[in-house]
Amino acid sequence: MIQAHHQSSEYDAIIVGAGFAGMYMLNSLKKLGLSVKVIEAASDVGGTWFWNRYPGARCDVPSMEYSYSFSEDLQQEWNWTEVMAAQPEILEYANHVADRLELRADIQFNTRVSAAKFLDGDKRWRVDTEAGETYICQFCIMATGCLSVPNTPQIDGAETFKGDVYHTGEWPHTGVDFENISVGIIGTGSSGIQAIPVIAEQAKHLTVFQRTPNYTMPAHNRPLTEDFREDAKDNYADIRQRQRESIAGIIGYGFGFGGSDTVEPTEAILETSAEEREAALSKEGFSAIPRYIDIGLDMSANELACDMYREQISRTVKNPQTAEGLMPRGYPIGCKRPVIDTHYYDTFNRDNTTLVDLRQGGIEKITETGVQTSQGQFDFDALVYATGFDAMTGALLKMDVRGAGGVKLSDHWQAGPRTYLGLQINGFPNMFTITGPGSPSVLSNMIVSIEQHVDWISDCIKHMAQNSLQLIEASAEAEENWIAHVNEVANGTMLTAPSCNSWYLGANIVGKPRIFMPYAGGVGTYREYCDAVVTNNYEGFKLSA
Ligand code: NA7
Repeated sequence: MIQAHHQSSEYDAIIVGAGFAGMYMLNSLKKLGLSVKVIEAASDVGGTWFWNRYPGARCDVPSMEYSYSFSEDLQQEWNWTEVMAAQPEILEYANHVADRLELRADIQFNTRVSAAKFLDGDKRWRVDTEAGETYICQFCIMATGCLSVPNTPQIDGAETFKGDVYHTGEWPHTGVDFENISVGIIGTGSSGIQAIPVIAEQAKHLTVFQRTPNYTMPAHNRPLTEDFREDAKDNYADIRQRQRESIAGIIGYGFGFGGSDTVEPTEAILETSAEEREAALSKEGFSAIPRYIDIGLDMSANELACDMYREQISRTVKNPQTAEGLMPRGYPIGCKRPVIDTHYYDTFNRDNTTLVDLRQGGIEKITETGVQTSQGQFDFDALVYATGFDAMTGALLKMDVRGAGGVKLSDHWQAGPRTYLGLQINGFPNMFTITGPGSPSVLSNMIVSIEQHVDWISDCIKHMAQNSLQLIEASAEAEENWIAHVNEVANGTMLTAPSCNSWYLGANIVGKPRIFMPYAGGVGTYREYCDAVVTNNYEGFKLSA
């Protein structure tokens, strides 16, 4: 065990954030015997699942796999009720973990970190909170989440709107009753696509403002049976191992590809005839599309899949003009974050739901009563922004983070995020970023990636203590090489197609550098890199006494 250092506001480690990353990091470092404090802006644990309480909020990774694997007791005792869990159940799980592992005593809630600065002389970090407290620590661990800074676009006149305004990523904890109210919603990413069917059922009328139609697949969500749960629990050792070795940290145990009952993709769409594609579509609808293995690899294969997709929209949505308005065009399937839905397209067959396809004329301004577009004015009582997040770098850059020599993180990242393995940044010794840019993070099951990073960081800190080492820092060369590799892996894929404007590329935030931020090489391969770095005596890191 490591000798803990803890004098009033001095800790071995400060962790920023008490979502799934911060909670597990806390548990791991406590087990090592370190003095640790977690600082969390929210009033309780859960991160993403604490804030995103909008109607329909749900995880799109099977619940048996979207859960911690580090504790056999935890994974055996918790009973998920659905294939893909809804937000309240995931938040309940986070609370259960916090109770079970007695984490809350070391978490300071309702506190936002404003700055983190490396003190060159002391070789310690100084962490400041908005409330004016200061903490000193050896290790500063950012568990600040990849999608934790909501993006509200600057639209002229926004402040003049007289009704209630909500953002999906900051939903009121008391819930919102939309009954007898007309609602306008801006945005059709995962959050909008999950919320729209549920709000449409509650509200008097729903107007959907869509800038870019998305490709979304049916979730096929359903309750889990006791038999299934027991079977998965019996096989957890194998399931977890396969998750860790997989591309996205998801194996779809028992459900097949994409959570549907279809099997792993094996067929090449380029080798199918029009009749075969028609037969697949008639039998399986949208779910026929993920069966093709080449649509992520070849643009002409992708275009065939897009044609099938649009055809299925025209079969699902009754009004031909609305169907046309919902059809994605001009960018490939697989360039943006995959979305899965429950009755999304059916919602546009309801009398109380109107689509405003902003490709036919964009938003000019927000008025006292609604949204004015070049197609006309649309009035409603309440406005919902489902406009996403300043992803991956937003939370880190919102704080004043300064490394050795007072170098600002915002300067180091001026042309886009630069890290070594998404774990560390050159010039920022002893600071770690859990699921930081340059790691698989948002391209994977976040919990698998979180556990891998937390285990790596804990082992590193243990290694340092055992060898009387005080500092670890990624070298400039290792960072340079890693970023080149991250780009090389993503280039030429659908993810970086010139027609793609995704938040992976920072394209949703005005002025953000267009850089592909996560690592697209898969969690299995990435883990091998990280393990090899350790085996090679922390290759690419400078360790010093
Ligand atoms: P996303 O996926 O970033 O979606 C945001 C949506 O908001 C998207 O449809 C945007 O259109 C739209 N948007 C953003 N700004 C505007 C303006 N100014 N006018 C009109 N429409 C706008 O965020 P989500 O919250 O849905 O999902 C984020 C992730 O959370 C998700 O991928 C999962 O990983 C969980 P655009 O496509 O940019 O044209």
